[in-house]
Amino acid sequence: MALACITAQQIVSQDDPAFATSWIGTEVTTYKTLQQGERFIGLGEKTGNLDRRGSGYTNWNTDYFGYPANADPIYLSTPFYIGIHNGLCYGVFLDNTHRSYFNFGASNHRFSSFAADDGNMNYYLIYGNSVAQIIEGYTHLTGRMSLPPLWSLGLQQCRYSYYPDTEVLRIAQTYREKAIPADVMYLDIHYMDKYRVFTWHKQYFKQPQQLLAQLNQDGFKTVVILDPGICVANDYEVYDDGVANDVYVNHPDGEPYLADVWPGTCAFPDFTKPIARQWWGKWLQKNVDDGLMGFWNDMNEPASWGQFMPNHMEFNYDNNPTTHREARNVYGMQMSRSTYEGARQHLNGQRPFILTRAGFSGIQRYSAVWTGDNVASDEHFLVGVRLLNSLGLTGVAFSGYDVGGFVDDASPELFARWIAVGAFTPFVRCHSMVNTRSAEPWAFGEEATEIARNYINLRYRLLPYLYSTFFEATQNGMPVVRSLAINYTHDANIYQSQYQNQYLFGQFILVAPMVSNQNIAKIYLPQGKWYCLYTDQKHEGSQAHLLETPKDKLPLFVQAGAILPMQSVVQHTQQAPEPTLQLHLYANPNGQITNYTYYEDDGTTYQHQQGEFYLRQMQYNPNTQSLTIGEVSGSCASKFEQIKLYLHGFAKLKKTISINNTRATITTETYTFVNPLSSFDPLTPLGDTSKRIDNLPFVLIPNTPQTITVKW
Ligand code: MIG
Repeated sequence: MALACITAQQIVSQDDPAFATSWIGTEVTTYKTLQQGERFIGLGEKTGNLDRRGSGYTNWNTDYFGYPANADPIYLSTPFYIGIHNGLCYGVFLDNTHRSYFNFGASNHRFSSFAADDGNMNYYLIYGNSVAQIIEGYTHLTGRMSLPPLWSLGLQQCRYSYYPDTEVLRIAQTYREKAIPADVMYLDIHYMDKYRVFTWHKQYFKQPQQLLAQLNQDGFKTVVILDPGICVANDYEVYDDGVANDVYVNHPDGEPYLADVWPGTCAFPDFTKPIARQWWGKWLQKNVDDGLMGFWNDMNEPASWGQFMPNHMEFNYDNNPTTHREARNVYGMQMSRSTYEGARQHLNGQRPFILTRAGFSGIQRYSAVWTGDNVASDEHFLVGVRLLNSLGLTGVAFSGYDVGGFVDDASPELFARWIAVGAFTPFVRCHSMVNTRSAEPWAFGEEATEIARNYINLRYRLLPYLYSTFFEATQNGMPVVRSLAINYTHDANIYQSQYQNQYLFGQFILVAPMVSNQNIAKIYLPQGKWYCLYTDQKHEGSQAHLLETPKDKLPLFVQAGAILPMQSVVQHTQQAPEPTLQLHLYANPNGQITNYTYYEDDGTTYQHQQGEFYLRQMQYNPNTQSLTIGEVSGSCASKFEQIKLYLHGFAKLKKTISINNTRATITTETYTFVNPLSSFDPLTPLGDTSKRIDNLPFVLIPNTPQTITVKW
C-alpha cells in the first residue's frame, strides 16, 4: 500500500505509487516521490553538501583513516534526515540497524528512497512546522544529552601520544605559562601497558594517581583512551575475567571471535549484551579510583587490522540474538553506553565525560562525538564544519573535530583559522597523529599562538552563553552549532556552496568559516539585522556582503535583538570568574521580541535534577524599550553578584535608564572582544580600531533574584 502524508491540502511526503515499499530478497526499500524543489538535510556524520539532493549514502560504521573529503561511509550512522520543499518540512527516521542506504534523487529523477539490507521497514515520519520541531520530535524518540561537566566545554589537548608523565605535565604547564585557557589533557594509547585497557604503562606512568592529582590541582582533567579489543594473554586478568563472564563476541560454533588490533590478538566484548556492558562498567572502577572522569572510546566501529569483520559473528543484541550484520552499527553506541553507565555509577554523583568515534541514533544520550581521522587541509576543515552541522541536525549536539587536522601538518595560518572556528564548536580539542607536528597552539609560531589565545579566551568568556545553549540541547535537542537550515530553512541562498558552511553558534552568533588566504569573502547574512561582533557595525540581512576576512579575524555576527551573557576570562573552568555577568544586548528597533533562557548550575553533579539550578527567562521587547530578567527559578545561587548590561547599537539612547523604576546612570567604555595582534603586523598596531567598540554604554545592576526590569 502506498502511503501519503498530506497537510492543508499540500503533500508533505508520498510513496512512489508503483514501488511504495518493496523487497529484493531481504533488502527492503521505501520509495518516496521526489517533490518539486525538494532538498534533503541531515543524516548525521556524512560528508558532502548541506543540501544532499542528488547524492546517495550508506550507513555502515567504518574506521577510515585519513578519509577523503567526500568519503562515505565513515564512523557513525544516524539513519535520519529532513526533507524540505514548498515551504514544508518533515523528518524520516529509519529504525533499523542493518546496513542501510539513502538515495536523495541520486542517479534518478523520480524518487528518494531509504533501504536496509534486512530487517523490518520500520520508520517514523515526523511532521512539524519547522526544522527545530522535527529535531525536537526525533530527539523525543532517540533521546537527548544530559548536561555535560562544565570542564568538558573547556579547551582539550591531545596528541597521539603524550608520554611519559613529565611530558603531560610540561604541556599542561605550558598552557598556564602562555596564559591560554585549557581544561583537559588526553592520554592516547601509549599510556597503557602493551596497549591493554585498564592498565598503566609501567615505565612511562609509574604513579598515575599522583599525576592525575597534580593535573587536577593545575586545573586539568584527564581523559584516557579505551579501545574495545581485549588482549588474549594469560597474564592479563581483564581477559580472563571476560572469559569467566562470557562477555565476548563468538563465531557460530561458540569459539571466540579473534582479530588483531593494537595489543595483538584480541577478543571483543559484546556490548549489545547486558552483562557484558555491566562487566565493562565494573572494570572502570579502577580508572575512577585512580582519579579519572573522562573516557575516550576509539576503534568502536569496531575496527581491526584487515577492516573486514565476518558477518556471521554472533551478538546478543539485548537478548535477541543476531549477527554482525544487524549489530555492527550499534556496537560503538553500546560501548559508549556501558562506559557512560559504568563511569556514572562509580563517580558517585559527578558527571563523567565520554567521547566516541562510532555511534548510532541515540548516541547523544551517552557521549560526545568527534569526527575521527581528518586531514590538515582547507577542504577538510570545511568538511568538518559541515559534519558537525549535520550531526546537530541529527540529534548530536555535542560534537567536534581534531582541530589542526589529525593526518599531516597544518600551516600556521590553517591552524590559526581552524582553532578560531574550533572555539565555536561544542567540543573543542586539538589533536594530531603520531609522527606529525604536534597540535598545541604554540607549535605554529607566535602569531598563531596569539590568534589561538584570542579565540580560546573568547570561548571561555562566552561560557555562560555556551552552558545555557547546552541546557537547551538537554531540553529540546537543539544543537549547539546550528546549520542555517534550521532557522532559514526556505531561504535558497543558504544552501549555495559558498555559504553552506555558515552556521549559528547557539541562538545568536553567526560564524562564517574562512580558509587559508581567503582574505576577502562574500558572506550571506540571513533575514534580520546583524552586528559585526568586533565593531558593532550593522549589516542588513537577506543579502550577501563583501567583507575583509583576514586570518586573525573570524567573521562573527550577532543577531539584532540578541541577549548574550558573558564572563571574565578564566584559565580553566575550576577557576571562578569575576562576580560580574556581562550581559550584551543588541538593539533591534521595530523588531521582534527576543526570548532567552539563561541557565547555571554547579557544572559537575546531577543535583540540578533535584532543583539545584539557577534559571531565568529573559525578554527583550523593542516596542516597550525594555529588558526583563525574570525571577530566578531553582535553588542554586548564581556565580555572579551583579550584571553589567552593555547596550549595543542603541544610538538614540537617552542619558538615563531605569532599573526597576529607579533612575540609573549610563556610563561608557571601550570594549574589545578579541585583542589586536600585538607586534606582527606594523599596519595593525595596538591602536587598531577594527577590533574595538568605542563609547559602549553600560549600566550596573545588582543581581537580585526577583524580576529585574530595565527600561530606556
Ligand atoms: O589506529 O589511538 O581516530 O584519534 O589518536 C589508530 C591512536 C587509532 C585512531 C583515532 C585517533 C587516535 C589513534 N586511533
